[in-house]
Amino acid sequence: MQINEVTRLDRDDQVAVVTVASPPVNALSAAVRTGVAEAMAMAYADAEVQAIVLICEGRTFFAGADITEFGKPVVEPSLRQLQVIVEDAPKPVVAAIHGTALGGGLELALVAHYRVAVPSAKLGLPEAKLGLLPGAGGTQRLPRVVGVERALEMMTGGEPIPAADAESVGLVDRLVPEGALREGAIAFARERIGAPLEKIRDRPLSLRPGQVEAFRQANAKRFRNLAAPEAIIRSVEDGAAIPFDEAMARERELFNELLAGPQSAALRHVFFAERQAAKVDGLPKGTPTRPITHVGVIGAGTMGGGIAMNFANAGIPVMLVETRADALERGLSVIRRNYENSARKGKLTAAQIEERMALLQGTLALDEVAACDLVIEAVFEQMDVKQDLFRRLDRIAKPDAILASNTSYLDLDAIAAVTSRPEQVIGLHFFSPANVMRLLEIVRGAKTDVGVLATAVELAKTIRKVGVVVGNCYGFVGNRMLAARHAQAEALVNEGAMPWDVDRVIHGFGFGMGPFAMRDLVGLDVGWVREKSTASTVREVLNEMGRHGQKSGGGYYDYDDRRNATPSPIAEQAVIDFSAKLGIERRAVSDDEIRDRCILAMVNEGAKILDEGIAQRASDIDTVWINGYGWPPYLGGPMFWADRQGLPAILDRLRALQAAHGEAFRPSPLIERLVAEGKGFADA
Ligand code: 3H9
Repeated sequence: MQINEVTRLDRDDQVAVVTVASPPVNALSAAVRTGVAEAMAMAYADAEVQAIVLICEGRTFFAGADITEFGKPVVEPSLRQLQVIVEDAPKPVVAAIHGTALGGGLELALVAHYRVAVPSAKLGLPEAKLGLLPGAGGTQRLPRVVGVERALEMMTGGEPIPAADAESVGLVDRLVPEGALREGAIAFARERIGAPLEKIRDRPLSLRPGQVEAFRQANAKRFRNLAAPEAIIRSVEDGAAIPFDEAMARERELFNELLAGPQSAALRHVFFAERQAAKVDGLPKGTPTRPITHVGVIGAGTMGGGIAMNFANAGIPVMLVETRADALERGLSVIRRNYENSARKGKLTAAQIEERMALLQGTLALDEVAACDLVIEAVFEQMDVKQDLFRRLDRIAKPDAILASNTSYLDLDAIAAVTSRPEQVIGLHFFSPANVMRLLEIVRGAKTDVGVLATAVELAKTIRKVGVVVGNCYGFVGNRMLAARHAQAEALVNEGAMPWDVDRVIHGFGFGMGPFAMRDLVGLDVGWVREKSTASTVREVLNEMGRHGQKSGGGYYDYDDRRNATPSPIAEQAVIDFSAKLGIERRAVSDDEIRDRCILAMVNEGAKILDEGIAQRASDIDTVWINGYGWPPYLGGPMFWADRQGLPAILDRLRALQAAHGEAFRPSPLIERLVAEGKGFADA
């Protein structure tokens, strides 16, 4: 029987089955809550029904509260009201889980008397990723099932756990075979007819002395500046200290505080921004894509190796091409070592390592990419080198193969122009380490075909990247804005700040690392050519001294054996000497000046990028910076952050900076327009 547009109630003998079908992810919208409440009431009233199964159709069990309803008046029954209805059921209720039981979805399953799942299912409370805490009893019930330690880990980290793990910790009562969830759940429910109706809320919750404090301290770095983890911890402490209903009321208060706060607004923006990025102008849904079953990667260095791993991880065979046997061997052994490191952390089995390595074939012959559907080059970042390679690839690759460049700055159209198939050329800009970083800038050239673009967007999903389509210009979105920040960081150091002052302010802003510490990590000599060095920057001076960063024991900082950094007196002297060489009298530079010059230079460049159509929307720029450059997600990305500051205030500050520090800060015309129209970047 159809209960409402998203809910059905059926009977299988003594077992009632409540089925929800609310695509795409069965979020617990008002319609879903109403439908389930009505179906439950009918099943309770039906004397023939002795047990109830709650199951979803489509790709997943309930993926959580409906995030689009947040901030709007609650339509009853609320999720909590629905939970009371289920928890007080007069007959056993079995939640039947496939896909992902997340957030409110898992919290609803936790008021059922039992949970069964298929092995591919995952269960988790990811609210912290949205800057929230589980607000429908998750902080109270999960620790009562899986224990405090595991629950804190799951809730503060937000990562779902596989069904088999969930079974081993008692979160799932039975695993049933893939594809037989409904039958398995009905059979399980039948076995439980007449069994006592136990509720998770009645189980004990206690803490060992110092247990929570130890967790806090062990994770202090990970939780830095974040509001949600502390709220989660406090809520669990409440659970052990005060009666269940009071702890639930406190949880609700904490949830509402977080929901109204700036971090959750930013993190929800990030969630939707990532999904928006896949919607590309001029690329209608359903645009045919090309099958990519074999990939060629040219260059087995750090970048090429990392790129190749992405495809092997997705089960796609890769032909890895190098020019020298020793380089190829080194590349392949670095890949193996990376996999072995993952295995040590328990993320891979020995068999999986071998499976993946077997997908990676190394060769010294470029001709071997002839059968590949996609060839990605990751060779030296120099136009003539890239053009020469593309000429050869154009001759070798099969006619319909896509040719991609991993260039991070160069003009993609100039690379495409040397081929006979510029419409099949695209930029796939990976970020180092390419097997780890989630961002993929997909550079659309002037002639790139829509089918090729659609294939790249699809491919990003296949290799689990966040793909952002960008236009062709120097540095695209990310590096162009990074260059604007670097220019200011360097100018600040020349004028009077020390590199560690800049790093301290940028770290304090929320980045994991400041620009100079980052350079030390990457290597000051990346892109530096000794023969052409003219000591025209502090970086070049340091390079000429042999200070190439962490790997050489020193750069801007000195490093001990464990790579702990301390400001380097040598670098300090180099900075002072360099200012003198430029004829600059050093002055005191305030933290506010450092922050504003570095961050507003990025925002202003971002505005130009948006105005030029290099990025399609402001949130795409945010997605680039969060996934590729360590912008703190709880600040939503540079454009979101600027909107929150208020564009009029940003414009005023830019004008002041322009007066003091020159044309780099001339406000983008887009900012002027938006301020005049009373709008923000989100409306651009
Ligand atoms: C919560 O539960 C609070 C409670 O503790 C307390 C409440 C009182 N709501 O990701 P996809 C949309 S907080 C609304 O591309 P996938 C998404 O925007 C919630 N919409 O699919 C997209 O729309 P579009 C805790 C949602 O297969 C479409 O569905 N739960 C929601 O790659 C497809 O999404 C979470 O944080 C939602 N909850 O991944 C889980 N979820 O097509 C959030 C998705 O228009 N969701 N949409 O762009 C996910 O992690 C993934 O969506 C999921 C599927 C893994 C489920």
